[in-house]
Amino acid sequence: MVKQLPKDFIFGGATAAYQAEGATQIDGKGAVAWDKYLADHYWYRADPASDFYHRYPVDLELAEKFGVNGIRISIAWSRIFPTGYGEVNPKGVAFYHRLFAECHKRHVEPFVTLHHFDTPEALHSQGDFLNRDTIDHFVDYAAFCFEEFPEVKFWTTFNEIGPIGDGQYLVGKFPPGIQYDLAKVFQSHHNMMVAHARVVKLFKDKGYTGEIGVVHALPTKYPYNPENPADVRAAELEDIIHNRFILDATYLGEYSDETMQGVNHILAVNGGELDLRKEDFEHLQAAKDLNDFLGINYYMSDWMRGDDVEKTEITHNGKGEKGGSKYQIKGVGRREFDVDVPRTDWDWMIYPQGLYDQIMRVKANYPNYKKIYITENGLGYKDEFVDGTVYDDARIDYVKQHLGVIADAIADGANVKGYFLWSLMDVFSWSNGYEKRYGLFYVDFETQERYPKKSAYWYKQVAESRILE
Ligand code: BGP
Repeated sequence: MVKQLPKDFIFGGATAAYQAEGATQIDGKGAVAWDKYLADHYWYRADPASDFYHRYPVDLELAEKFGVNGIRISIAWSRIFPTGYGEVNPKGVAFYHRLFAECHKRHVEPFVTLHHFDTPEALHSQGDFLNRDTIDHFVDYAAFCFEEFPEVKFWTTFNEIGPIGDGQYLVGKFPPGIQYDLAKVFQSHHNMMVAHARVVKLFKDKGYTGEIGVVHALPTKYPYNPENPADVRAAELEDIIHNRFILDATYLGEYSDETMQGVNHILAVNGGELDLRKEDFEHLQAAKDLNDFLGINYYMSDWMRGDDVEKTEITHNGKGEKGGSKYQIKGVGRREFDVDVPRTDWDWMIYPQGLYDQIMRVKANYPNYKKIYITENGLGYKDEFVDGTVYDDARIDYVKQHLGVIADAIADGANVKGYFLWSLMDVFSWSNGYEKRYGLFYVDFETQERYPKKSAYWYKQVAESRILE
């Protein structure tokens, strides 16, 4: 069946400062927690990454050539404020002016994220967003960027508040590497949402031109057996942890009774208390109708079993050894991987219908959402480089299916305005290294040469025709 995407639909590519730029030690950049954490715990480093700090003109030239008319870029907070606040680093500021100018020269609209997993080390070591001082510093940093970079028209406060809390305090694969602390997960979500709300309000109060939103990762949660109430409850509770708590904060300005009932149950079983203050909700309320867009990152769905889980146990499959994942939370349930849908080597369940369901859920439950961009989606794969390219038919198929359900959602009344493939060129993966590739352009990390993959030619043709065969 032929499907069509709208004329003004953005065909973008996504990147993130820390995963793309490299150059972590030069031009006055301050440290981030990942610098030491990778050295202590992982087999790879953030240098050279894709050397985007120097090669961005090449990537933007390729983007233009391959029909890509939007790019997600994040500003490295510690390039602007090396310790998170105080003295500005002029070289960092100059770099982003150059980068945004190059985007415009190439007709590739920059969608700029203020925080993509890389809190400056000086603030991270003081508790990151669990420390409320970080909220104030983030608001000041955002205010500085809005004044300094009027050339940016699309701002995102945070990338993936959900997976940050999950990675830092539940799975423990992100610095500081704490495991199974559900109270910290929710507190981090909450504090970051308050920071988001304050920044959105500031942006609107000051009357800046352009748009502002937030990017949430929204994996869809299904009961393994929809007839089994325990499985249904497990899916609801996982949804609260990863999706609903932050969606409520974004669009309701409060947590619904059902959401809080689920949170309280999880904390009663796992221990811990939350610090939710009256003034926090005033901030959330003031911003809930001001978000210009919601960015949805969608890669996978999960199927939940509500078995009585005695203890929380999570095993992260970081090397792409299929079947190596385990994810179960006490009082919640466990993820079932033996489901009849394809999955990647990293055990990510490929289910395009989950994206459709998630978009429609936002539309139904949060009608003040205004518009949606799919800000990340793509296939992590151990690409094989042959004949100077990669014949990545699996990636083409993945993207085609997801674009297909986006077209369906638009036809069914959802306001989705663009798609950003993760990733524009290959970058490294936070907890999986350089072997897990996603890009349209293959990067030889030794020479830093770029090579368009088969998917790049396919993407160009779809971006130009807007037609999905
Ligand atoms: C999202 C992040 C990206 C990127 C992507 C792929 O969670 O926003 O930065 O890393 O997922 O994930 P991974 O690198 O774990 O495969």
